Amino acid sequence: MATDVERAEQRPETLRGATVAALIWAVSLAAIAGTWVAARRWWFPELASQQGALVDRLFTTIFVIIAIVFVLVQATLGWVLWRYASRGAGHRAAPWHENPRLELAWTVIPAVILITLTVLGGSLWLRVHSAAPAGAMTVEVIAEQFGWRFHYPGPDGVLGSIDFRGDSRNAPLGLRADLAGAADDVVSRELYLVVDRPVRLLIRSKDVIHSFYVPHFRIKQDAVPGRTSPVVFTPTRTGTFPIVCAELCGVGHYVMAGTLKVVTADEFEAWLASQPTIGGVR
Ligand SMILES: [Cu+2]
Repeated sequence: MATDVERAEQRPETLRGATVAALIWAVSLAAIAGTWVAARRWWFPELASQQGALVDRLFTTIFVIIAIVFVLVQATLGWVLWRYASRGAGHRAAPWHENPRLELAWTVIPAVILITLTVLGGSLWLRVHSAAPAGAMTVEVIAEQFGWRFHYPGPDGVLGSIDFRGDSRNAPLGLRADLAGAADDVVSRELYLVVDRPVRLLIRSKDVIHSFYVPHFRIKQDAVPGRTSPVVFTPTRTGTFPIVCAELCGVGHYVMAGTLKVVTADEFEAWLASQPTIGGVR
């Protein structure tokens, strides 16, 4: 039996446990409420691509799983502190180990969640990086410090080659009329796409690693020097959307923005026809 003195000594421990538990629950509730308020104001911009819906669904799935785990962990942590800060004077903690059922549970449940998310994420990644559907247009995206250039095939439908070694004032980004298929190509500082028409972007970089990011489309792909990274998607509504660089690429990274215009097929043809070609030919 605990004496009065012992009971008086354990009271501060119990109080401290309850205070910390209440603090953990209060901070967790504030975090949830803060996220709720922030999400209503600063969530993703309005969706403008077909594939983006799948990205949003996967994001929401992951977010909900994380939220459930967060609430369970914080609630349990607080409850343990509340309940076991003190179990009476003279009560010693009894260490134990090897609880196969518990260990199996905390191994198998996260493993199942992670494998499921990997499969869902992997299949979505394959979809965005797979071969383009029939009728898709192809545009080459060239990143350089600090801007974007968009390279369209001309009437011959062939995207001309680029030779970065030949980069000069007269042939920026190595786009030269004498390279195969290049003379009738168009290079623009704005990306024009056709609404509801699938597009395959071939993303390249002239210098360092950049990242082509269109928040409204949920498309983000690194532009890596020496390789071409394709992404496939379909714009679903007309409008003007910002393009940003999502990879710190130098002092001018913050100004590395571009514009994406989604227009109708007729408007696109008219725009392309109005652009000068590399070799000055049509
Ligand atoms: Cu950049």
